[in-house]
Amino acid sequence: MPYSDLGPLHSAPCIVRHPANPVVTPAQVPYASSLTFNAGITKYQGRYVMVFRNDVFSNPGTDNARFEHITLGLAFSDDGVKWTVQPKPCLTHEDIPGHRVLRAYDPRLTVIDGRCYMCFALDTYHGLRGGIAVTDDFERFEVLHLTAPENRNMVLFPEKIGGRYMRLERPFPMYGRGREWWEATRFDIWASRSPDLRYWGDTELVMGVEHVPFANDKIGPAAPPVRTKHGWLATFHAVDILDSRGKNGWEKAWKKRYCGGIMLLDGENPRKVIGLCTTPLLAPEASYETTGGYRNDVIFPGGMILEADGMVKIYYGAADTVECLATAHVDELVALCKPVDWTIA
Ligand code: BMA
Repeated sequence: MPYSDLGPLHSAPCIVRHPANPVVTPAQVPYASSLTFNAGITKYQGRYVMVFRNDVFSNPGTDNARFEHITLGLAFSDDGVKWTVQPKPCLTHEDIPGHRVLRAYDPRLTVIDGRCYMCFALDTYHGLRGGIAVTDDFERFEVLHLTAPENRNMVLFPEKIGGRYMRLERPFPMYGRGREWWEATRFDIWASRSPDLRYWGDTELVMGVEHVPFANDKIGPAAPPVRTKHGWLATFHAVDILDSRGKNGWEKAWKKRYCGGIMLLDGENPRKVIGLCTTPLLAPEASYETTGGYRNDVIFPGGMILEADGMVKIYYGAADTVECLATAHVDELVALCKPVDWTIA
């Protein structure tokens, strides 16, 4: 039996979903929009900034839904809760150089030395790539780097560590991960380093899917990590598949569940996991996470902001349909991350 049934999963008790959820929906978007989700969020020049994934379908919400295109939308907020979506998208795949680029999506924002960097996923006719761009105004983006296929879910650390920039990422080793068909999508979290954000190397495994009890398929980085006095707090997503799940949302079939997880990485060597919460940080439980969406039972964190009072805002895409916010105190999040009894050699 390739996929074990992990049963019901629950969110950590310290997590509080914001009463204003969902905080961004397609109804707030002044241009074509069917789904607003998987956003990157940061604080930049005195306000909160969100770049969100904006999927457009014809006949959304019906059995005749047909995917049209994706743009990346831009929104600003003074409090991180009430968002104003700007009149036009800030980026589309047509802004990205490269051969037969199809879609840019799942943005992640990190401010480093006063400039805002955006990681994104890029579907191309020749495979999935991760990208890094930089902007100072959310109008012009300079693309600094595109990975070789297959890679995705890249997130940058907000400072140099040991003199190098650093990112977490999730390559897709389709032919190397296992011998059985169901092992082909067992993907893990890796880290790379760079002297200049353009050239990346020193790639090492950080955590394998086998280390996460609430995943039976794959894991990947989520929001860019946040420094605490105990180490780097880092979220990730964890996927379990259950063959008996059928249609679960308005997509034709959806057998996966995505939870948000949390771990603590060593402050000086973030390639080392020093703490892990072995149960979900966020499991799909609220109605906007479990019902009526495009793909129900998906939690996909993409932004984490540590406020001066110790409260952490965690933003996540829910059901691949809307963008949501949950909060917890940083000390409670750190306390969830228990020492691990494994090491990556
Ligand atoms: C992944 C990505 C995400 C999405 C997730 C769940 O493969 O496409 O953008 O949220 O699946 O559908």
